[in-house]
Amino acid sequence: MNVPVPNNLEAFWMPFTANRQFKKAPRLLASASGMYYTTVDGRKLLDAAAGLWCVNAGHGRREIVEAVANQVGELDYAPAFQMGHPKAFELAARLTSMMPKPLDHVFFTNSGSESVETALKIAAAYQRVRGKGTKTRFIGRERGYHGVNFGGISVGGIPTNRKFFGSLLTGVDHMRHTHDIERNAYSRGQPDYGVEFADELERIIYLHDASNIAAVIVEPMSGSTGVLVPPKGYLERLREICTKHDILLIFDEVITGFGRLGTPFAVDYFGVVPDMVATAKGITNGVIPMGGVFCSSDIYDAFMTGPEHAIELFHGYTYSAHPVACAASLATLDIYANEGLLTRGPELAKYFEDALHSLKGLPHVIDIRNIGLVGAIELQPIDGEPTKRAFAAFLSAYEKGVMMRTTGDIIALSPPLIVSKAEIDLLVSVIADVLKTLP
Ligand code: PXG
Repeated sequence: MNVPVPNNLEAFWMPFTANRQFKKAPRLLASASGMYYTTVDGRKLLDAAAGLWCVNAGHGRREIVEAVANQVGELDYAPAFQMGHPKAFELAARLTSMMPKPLDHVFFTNSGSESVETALKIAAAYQRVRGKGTKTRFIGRERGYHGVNFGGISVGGIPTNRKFFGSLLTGVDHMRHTHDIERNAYSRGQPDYGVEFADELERIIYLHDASNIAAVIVEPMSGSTGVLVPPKGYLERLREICTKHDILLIFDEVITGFGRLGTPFAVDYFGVVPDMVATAKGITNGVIPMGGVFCSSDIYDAFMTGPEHAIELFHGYTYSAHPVACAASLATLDIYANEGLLTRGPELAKYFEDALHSLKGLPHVIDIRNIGLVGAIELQPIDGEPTKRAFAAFLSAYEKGVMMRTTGDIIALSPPLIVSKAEIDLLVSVIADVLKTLP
């Protein structure tokens, strides 16, 4: 294949990238199929990150390609304000049928960040429409990642994502994160210690008073900040506390949704049902941008009052329920269902876990953790130079034919859910080589 190589890398201001370093030694992807990318110089790369945690059914899926191509030809765009198209309703019905009750409604967005903003806005508006307008505050958590818009960085807990951007949203507080390497290093699945971190929510509620708090938002498993698996009993306790104080609980399942934990959603894995679930990424296999916020019928019904001709929620995007995204998502859900990709936990998670934990004892490794088809290897940072060691591991893996993600000094692994045992072995052996040769 003859792929043109851009000769000017300057114009594109790359997101979350060391631009100057990248542009000196670019890593450019030309094509993708199944578990592999191919670079512009023709090298194959095993995709150990599902793109950015989104290509759950693997790359180049013909059914999605065809659905998208047909949709562009048939109905390229349709407004979603005061108009509709059949696939939007079909998709909403399909998606909500995958969720436990009472999560019966879905609001469409175009990204995880927009799903988070949408969930926060619906939470605030819900409290107001049911006559509890003083409930405006949001509680997030340290090390939470909820996208990059103002609401998301405000409830999020990543210092570098917050400190450059002014005063953020007011009325936000944070619980502590659940990472506790001293007590929980090398846990397999959910760690034993830390359920009591949930009790901090009680203290925060006491401080602000429940009458002022709209919602609590957490990732059931924090992905971006290094695969922080919730301690046993922790999410259950958050649910109890929120219910007790009449506070909405929002799960950000942008990463955990669509099979990442070996179950369709984290809601299924943990058996804890929040009031809203924010999703994106795997909803279309990453092919077309899309997100969706699942809401309980209580929330939806609270808005369905007043005169019937009146708009109930003043929120939405030009591309909400975009026909091409809906078509991509329907084709994606078919693949997930036909190939059983959202429930590969019982078959693969244990194998993945054993393979990852075989890296214990290699140089620099201070923790290994896993849940479903996601795993992390935490490295001892180089003294005074945080993130440098993991970034060196990333570059070395790239040279050895694996594309993975690193965050801080943590290697995060989240292969497409079509991964085979042989590919897990390959991945782990490359990482072992990388670790043995790191500075
Ligand atoms: N919530 C969560 C939990 C996420 O992981 C978002 C919201 C925002 O989604 P959008 O579609 O607006 O990017 C995310 C995104 C990484 C990485 O390598 C993670 C994300 C995005 C890019 C890189 O950890 N998560």
